[in-house]
Amino acid sequence: MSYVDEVYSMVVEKNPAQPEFHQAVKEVLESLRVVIEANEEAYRKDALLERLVTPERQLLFRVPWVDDKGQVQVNNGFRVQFNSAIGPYKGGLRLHPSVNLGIIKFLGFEQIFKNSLTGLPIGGGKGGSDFDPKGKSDREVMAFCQSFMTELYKYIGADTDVPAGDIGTGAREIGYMFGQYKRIRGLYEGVLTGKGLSYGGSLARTEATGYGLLYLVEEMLKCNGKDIAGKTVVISGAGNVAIYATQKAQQLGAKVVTCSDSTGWIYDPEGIDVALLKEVKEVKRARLTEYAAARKSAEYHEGKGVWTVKCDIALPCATQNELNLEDAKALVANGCFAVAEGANMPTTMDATEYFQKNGILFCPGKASNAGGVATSALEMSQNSERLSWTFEEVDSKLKGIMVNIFHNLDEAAKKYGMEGNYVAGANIAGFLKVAEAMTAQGIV
Ligand code: NDP
Ligand code: 2IT
Repeated sequence: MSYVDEVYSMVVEKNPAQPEFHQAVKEVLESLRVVIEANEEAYRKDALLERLVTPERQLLFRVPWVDDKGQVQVNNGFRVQFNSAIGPYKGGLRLHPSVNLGIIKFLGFEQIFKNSLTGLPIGGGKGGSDFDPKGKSDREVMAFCQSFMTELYKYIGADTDVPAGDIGTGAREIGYMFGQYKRIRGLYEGVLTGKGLSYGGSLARTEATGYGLLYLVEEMLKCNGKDIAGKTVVISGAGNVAIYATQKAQQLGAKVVTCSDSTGWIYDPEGIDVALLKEVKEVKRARLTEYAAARKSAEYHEGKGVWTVKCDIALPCATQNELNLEDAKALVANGCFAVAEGANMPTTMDATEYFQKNGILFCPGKASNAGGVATSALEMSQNSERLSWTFEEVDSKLKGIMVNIFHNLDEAAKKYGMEGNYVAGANIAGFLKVAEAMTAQGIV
């Protein structure tokens, strides 16, 4: 059996009941096959792949807190410190009832390659909890965040591990966690990113993932002789990534006609009203029915359906495996020619293959959503030098990073004989830097 196949079998056997982790590892290892096989004996002797797929440290802990009725609630807390070869662990905290160890491991594994692609010195990590912030009062969210940090603080720090936001973790949650860390440690340091602007946050971090996604799409289209202006775009999700992806797509002259949440979706043929969407989601924390109620041109549909809408470009920005083979067939049949992932692993493996076989320009999340973590790394730099940069300065650095990422993965794909396969290009380019650093640092 080849080394790649051996390691994949080992991952499945040693990590039972973690299908998302298996999926993320399989996609990366398949892309790396050509690189590994060219140097198989050296990699095998150093057990480089076994070390790559095994987290350096996995923390699992109890998070007890008291709800508004005086009832004690208990959640599971996680932090997976996956790989620190190129920098301190860096990655978000997901708060969603679906969170389990396998989900956090898939996200942490993806983060290693994503962070490497940014060109900045950040290793891979991820964490979170099965706590559901939806429908909780601010006091309940604070109680949870303080309890979570009361355990997590022992393992993180500005130079060791720097968490940030992800699904369910936004500015409110980061604020409560930062306050508790500072109180327990007596240390005012950049231990979290995505902070508020009044206490060390970076301008443009809120917008960064969505804006970065569009900067990458713009460059991918340009290099393939196409232009985003005048195109119809379909976006899923209605959270941080989806909102700012919609805003930047509109600024670039495209028309975004959909958004969605976990209960339903909006079709708005006049184009999504971003100010209204922000009001509904960021301020009121309400459902999309409120968007439809306030806007004449909008249709609200229950359940899932954005991928059935005719478009030129599709940007999945909600969650993993939200775009399956059937959805991919509908998009291709309707004339969609480009797909770029704002979420982490939103496209199933068979759907990705279908896009690639049908000549769709397809960019994987670890490249196209890297603008969020890249700007987090810029927040770390500003915290270290105790200065704040202007919005324009951060935004122009973000744009430069996204353009650079696209060229790196494009070139890696060409170099290994897979021109246009941006999945392989991203995995290979991300891997090579991490592998070199791991090899240089010896068996650790
Ligand atoms: P938010 O919590 O702000 O928004 C998530 C959106 O996706 C909401 O509209 C939510 O709907 C929807 N959603 C979440 N889970 C599901 C589900 N199981 N089924 C259907 N819809 C769902 O999160 P973000 O926008 O920050 O994150 C979105 C994606 O982008 C995630 O995959 C995340 O890992 C990834 N990402 C985020 C980055 C960031 O900087 N925030 C950076 C890079 C990637 P509802 O409110 O109804 O739950
Ligand atoms: O998936 C991701 O890259 C994030 N949720 C952002 C991580 C970060 O550290 O900003």
